[in-house]
Amino acid sequence: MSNPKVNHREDVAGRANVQDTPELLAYYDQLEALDAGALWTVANKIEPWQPKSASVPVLWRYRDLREHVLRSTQLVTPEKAGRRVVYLSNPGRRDVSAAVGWLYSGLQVMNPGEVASAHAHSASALRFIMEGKGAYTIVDGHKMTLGANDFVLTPNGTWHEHGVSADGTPCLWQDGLDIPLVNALEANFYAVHEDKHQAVGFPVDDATATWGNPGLRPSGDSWRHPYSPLLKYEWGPTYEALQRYAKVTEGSPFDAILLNYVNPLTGGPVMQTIGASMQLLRPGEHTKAHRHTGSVIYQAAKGKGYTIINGQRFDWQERDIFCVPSWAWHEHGNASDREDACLFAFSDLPVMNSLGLYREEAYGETGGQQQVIA
Ligand code: 1HN
Repeated sequence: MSNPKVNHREDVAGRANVQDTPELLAYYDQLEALDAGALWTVANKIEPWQPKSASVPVLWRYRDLREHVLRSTQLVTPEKAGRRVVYLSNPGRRDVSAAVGWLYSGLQVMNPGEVASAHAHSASALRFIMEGKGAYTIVDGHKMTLGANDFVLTPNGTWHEHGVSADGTPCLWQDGLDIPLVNALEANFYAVHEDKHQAVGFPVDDATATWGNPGLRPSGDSWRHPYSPLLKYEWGPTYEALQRYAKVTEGSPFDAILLNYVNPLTGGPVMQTIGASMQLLRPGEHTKAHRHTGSVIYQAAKGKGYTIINGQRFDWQERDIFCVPSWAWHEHGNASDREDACLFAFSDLPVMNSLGLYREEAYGETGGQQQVIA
């Protein structure tokens, strides 16, 4: 916490620059006793020239975390823990349990035959499957089977529960939620399902069969929710789409070949507060640096590479997770000259866009690459 008594002065026309005097200090004390304050003592701090993220760039290596996540299965049951998760804690955001900015993320594990009870909350969530067979998620009665690199939505207000079938293997996945944001907005509700579990009310994987047909939409559909009806996005068609698109485009200098996961009804983000994408870096590709508002959490879904964030290089391999804070310079590289590399990402960009807060800037005149700080 910064000291409230510090006077944040700047010697720039138009900015607050009032020197403390004994008289003013006494005046500030009098205001404070009335739960008030002089704006010029804090104006420069609360109106930074540009976003100042409290988050720091972090790389969470899967090879370091995986055994600890698996060990949690010997320490707590899903019944006792609610959700058995090791969460990712950004050193700059420990007070709000965020992985970066206003986003939460964690690694959840379930063994074959385990189920986690059904609940609902105002936070929106997604999960990205890292390993294992037999995982499923049920969202408002729609059961979805899940494999590695599939991603599934559990939007704001939906009843959701997870499990792994008895003939499956231990499953690990990454959760992503907007909990810190919803808590900051003081709008979070939570409810446990009265039966602890919900009935499956539709044929298994019906959302994919109904809404997952490219360019085709069911006649007379009646989806009335503000989130995507296609609750699951499978890896197979996603990777195929990236490869197909890569054949006909140069891609973006900053993002290479990037496809956003969208709500097929609107073409917009999958949920109101969280967006997601999958990006392909061609063999040897190294993008130019840019920065934008909005926080992003990446998981390496395929291959090996590196990301330079504000001059700091992070080398990642498959299943590693890293974050890029808002307004931080970043560029991505594929470390292989033969294999492609894919990055799954989720972000609060829908919030930035819908509130008119999105801004983007190229590094250098047209987008250069950063000097790496040793
Ligand atoms: C939650 O509902 C899940 O549904 C995972 O698996 C992590 C962290 C905080 C609050 C709710 C889940 C969560 C969560």
